[in-house]
Amino acid sequence: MKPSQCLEEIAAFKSAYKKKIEEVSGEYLSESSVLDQYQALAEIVMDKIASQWAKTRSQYDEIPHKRVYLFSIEFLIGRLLKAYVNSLDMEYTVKTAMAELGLDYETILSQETDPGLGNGGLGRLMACFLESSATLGFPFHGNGIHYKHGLFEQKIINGEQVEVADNWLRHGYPFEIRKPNESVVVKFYGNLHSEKVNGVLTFVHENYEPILAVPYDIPIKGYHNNTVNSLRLWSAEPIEEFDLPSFNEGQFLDAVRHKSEAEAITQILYPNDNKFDGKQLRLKQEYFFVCAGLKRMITRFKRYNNNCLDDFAEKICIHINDTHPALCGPEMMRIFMDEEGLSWDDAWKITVNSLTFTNHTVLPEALEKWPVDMMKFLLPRIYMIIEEINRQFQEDLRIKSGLNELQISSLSIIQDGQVNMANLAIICCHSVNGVAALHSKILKEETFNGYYKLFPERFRSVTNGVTPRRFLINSNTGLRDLITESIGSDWINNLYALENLINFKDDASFFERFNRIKLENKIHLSNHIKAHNHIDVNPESIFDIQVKRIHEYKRQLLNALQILHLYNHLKANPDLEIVPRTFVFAGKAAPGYYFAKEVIKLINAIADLVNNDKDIRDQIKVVFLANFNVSLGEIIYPAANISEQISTAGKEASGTGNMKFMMNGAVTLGTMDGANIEIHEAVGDENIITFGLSADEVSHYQKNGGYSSVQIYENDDRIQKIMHQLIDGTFGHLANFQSIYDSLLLYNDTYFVLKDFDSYANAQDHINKLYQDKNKWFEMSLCNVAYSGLFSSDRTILEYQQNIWKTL
Ligand code: NBX
Repeated sequence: MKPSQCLEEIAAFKSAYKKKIEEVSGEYLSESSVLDQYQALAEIVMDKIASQWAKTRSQYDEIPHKRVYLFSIEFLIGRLLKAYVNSLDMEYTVKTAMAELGLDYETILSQETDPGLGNGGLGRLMACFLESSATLGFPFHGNGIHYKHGLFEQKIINGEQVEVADNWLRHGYPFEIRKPNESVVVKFYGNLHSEKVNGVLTFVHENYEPILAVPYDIPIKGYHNNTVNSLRLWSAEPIEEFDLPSFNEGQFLDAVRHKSEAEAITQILYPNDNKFDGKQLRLKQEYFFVCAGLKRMITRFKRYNNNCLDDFAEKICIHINDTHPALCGPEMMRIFMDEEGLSWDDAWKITVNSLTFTNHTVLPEALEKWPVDMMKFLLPRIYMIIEEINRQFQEDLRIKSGLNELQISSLSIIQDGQVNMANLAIICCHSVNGVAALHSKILKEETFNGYYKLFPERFRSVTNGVTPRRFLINSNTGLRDLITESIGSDWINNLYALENLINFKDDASFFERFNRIKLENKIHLSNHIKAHNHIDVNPESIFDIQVKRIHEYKRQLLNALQILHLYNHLKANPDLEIVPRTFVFAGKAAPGYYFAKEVIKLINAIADLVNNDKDIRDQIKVVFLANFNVSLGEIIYPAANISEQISTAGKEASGTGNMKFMMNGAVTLGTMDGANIEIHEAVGDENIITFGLSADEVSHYQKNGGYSSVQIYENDDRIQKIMHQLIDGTFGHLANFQSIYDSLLLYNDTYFVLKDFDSYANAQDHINKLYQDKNKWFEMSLCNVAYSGLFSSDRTILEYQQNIWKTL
């Protein structure tokens, strides 16, 4: 753009913005609040997106590509305003205009709520998939739930997690459009009766409770292109606000009961990550959005395909994200048979040929199993279809597989009075994939081995990825500009081009700028720490960071215990000099997960001890940042030197935080687990620090009844000391970590914390030495950025398109 054009654009933006402020607030700019300023900007941006949105829809209809509909119970989209501005290529115009108007752009952006419509990795991955697909110009739409309350806000009070309800819709949400005329009725409970219609046995659902599903659409804008896809979130509402007959009879409570029962369905996101808790309301949520999403999609498909469903599976792919939407299988069968009049066989063919499934965890406690009685009561017709799918599947095995009855029943969808949702998903989908190489291998060899033997062709692997637009380009502008100045801008749409950065490994001025940018990002995080935790940290220290949900298998405990040991070591050696280290933690614990909450308490207790001990001379600092969410992540990832990815091997399906850190130049300190293995492969042995048991070793111990943690304890003075400190009053007479002590010594340390301790402590020691060689560390950090191309979700989406959805 010519400078004169640029000036014109800025002037035009300023006058449109001033006008918009008046529209939204009825005030002049000078009188407006920051919230008004945010709302005005949001509206301008939405206006721009809306025209592209309509155009994208009509283009997709003109050239009918195969489309993919993604069903996920979580979408952790993060704040959108900055992402929209940048994807519209308006960053310079908006920033300059704001500065000229005397406004602070960052403060305006911070007014946006961060929608917490997901727990962690699974929900955030879906947001990355949406962004990458739009950027690749590919028709891909999400279906999920419009939770009134997203994931709770975490406060830390006296070192403990306190949950506060999230209210992301408090000021309204400018990026969604309610579409009441596309509402759908979802039916729960009731009973079935069968009748013959034209000689065909038909099931009629009676006495059900109807609930209205109302969609809200959020635009998903591609980066620097004209594609705008949709994320559709369904909200539950009563069919009628008010039950008039009850009201007229004076039954006032009954008159509104239906309303609150209906609204309860989409009231709240369940705050468990990687854990199944079989509440009926959750099952209602799962069916609710599956039914609404499918009904709408099938109606639309018929409208554009002469009312004919014949080539549905050639034109549509329905992807189910973990088993939460696995009712897609039986629900499609129900719609095709009961509403569209297809035969079982025809309906089954279309269903299996259009459905694909990704598994995200092998933790047994996360696998969904619904009690048959609950399912039958809530969803009588769906349960009946599941029984029939299962009957036919078993019949088929009897005829074709040569398996005995015991083997056949081990593959049943219904076992011990429960519906096994993973089994249902595998049987209803033509593709099943894991999210990293090791994870997919474990699925084939262990978790789903019986099915793998039956249908080897269904099993695939696609390693996760993250969008570089959110996690590098928009959140680490210093590094972004340095990269573009050094290698040109191709890398933005082809992250593999980052490999060209390797040419700068001996370039002194690049070295200097690269380090300066990291320091600036660390200062930025230090300011956040000071403002929120009132702790002074040294930006020159090593920023060693672990941010993710708090879970035993992720082993924040291992990190915490190592810090306690380091503290002991410094106390015992007062003259010892180490490279100063700032350990940063953040993450939420599920409200009912006692142990995880104890770990948060322990980290904060260690922080108090270490940060306030003069003998330590500020050589180590420990910080627990409250309320980890996407926005906080955007401040944290660019500031890291060390990325802690220390799960018990075999437990973390992939991890995606590891990729976000890597892109920003942090060096991984990790176990050979999930995608760490692929990061290791990409950067080479020199540029990652690995430690600990392998997945095979863990599995071997597990099969042989675990290992003896007591033996390790007895032979290691360091461990004896830290274990005693957990219960001897070190953290004050009220702080006693008996449950942690017991889990490690009495209950044999299920997650191998003590077993990996020595190896982890050595790795930390090694980092202390490595970091002192500034050139060496720069090279390691640069290699991590340079080889992060593989971990772009653009690559992930292309692989799904090629190998799973067959859309290329
Ligand atoms: O999915 C996560 C895995 O733990 C990560 O390793 C992986 O990188 C990520 C994306 O593939 N799984 C996850 O986040 N699961 C859940 O959030 C979850 C939530 C509710 C539930 C079960 C699992 N009932």
